[in-house]
Amino acid sequence: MLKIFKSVKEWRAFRQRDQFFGKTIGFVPTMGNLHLGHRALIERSVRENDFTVLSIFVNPTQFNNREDLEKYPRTQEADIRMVEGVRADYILMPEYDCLYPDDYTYRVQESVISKFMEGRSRPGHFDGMLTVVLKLLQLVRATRAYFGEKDYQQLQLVRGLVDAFFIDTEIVACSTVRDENGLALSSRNSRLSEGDYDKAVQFAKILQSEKSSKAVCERLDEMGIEVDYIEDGSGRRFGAVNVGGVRLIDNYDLKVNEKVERE
Ligand code: PAJ
Repeated sequence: MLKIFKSVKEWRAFRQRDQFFGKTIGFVPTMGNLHLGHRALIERSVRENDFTVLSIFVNPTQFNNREDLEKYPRTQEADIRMVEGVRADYILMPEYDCLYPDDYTYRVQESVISKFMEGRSRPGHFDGMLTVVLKLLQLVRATRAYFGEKDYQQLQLVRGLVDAFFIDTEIVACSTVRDENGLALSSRNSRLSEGDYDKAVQFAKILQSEKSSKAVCERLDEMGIEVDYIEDGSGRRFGAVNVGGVRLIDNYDLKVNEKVERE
């Protein structure tokens, strides 16, 4: 039976129980509004561990834009039903004060990877993300934690975080889940109008199809899609655009295209 914890204190007491001794725990941190991308992470955790813990917390410290935070979709009941359906065991749903007893006077900062791409466009975003992930990893003390490649820079930063602070949780990367038109699933997609949805699909297609990042920029520009950045690095191509006021990010492995071209 799924058990929900709103109190950090209660969860910490529960986590001490003998039932966890010698067992594996999988952890999937989320901000809710769960879709099939999140579900793939949860299902993998359920398959690979004795227990699965999920967190649902819309973390205000990682939003650099107040409107984005206010508009972030909150769908608690549907989320709980989905988690029950995939047989996860526990959900942590703390309030801000519970998770931030210090009111964010203590925070984690990374000074290299976090300065590019998302970090450059969203000042303070990665400080808030790393801080909340550190808090959650300390609370759950999981064997494995599951993160999506959709947010690749986040994944790299979390890997660096566990190495830097000697956290005994293995970070597992999960591939990006896309819809039938190739658009990476995201909680923000629900805010796209029909016309903007088509543009978002074009963004995903063009990002993968053009040879150079410059050509991607030009094609998107021609389509009237506002580009934030298109960059190649670590064998991947990364892109961020603004479609009808909705910020979309995506990335893919450049080697996959090379392989297709050779065949
Ligand atoms: P959120 O956007 O809810 O995403 C939770 C996890 O789901 C992240 O690891 C994200 O990369 C993964 N995810 C989202 N869309 C995906 C998709 N289409 N395919 C595969 N995985 C996908 O990322 C966050 O929340 C927050 O920053 C968080 C880590 C919870 C810290 O607040």
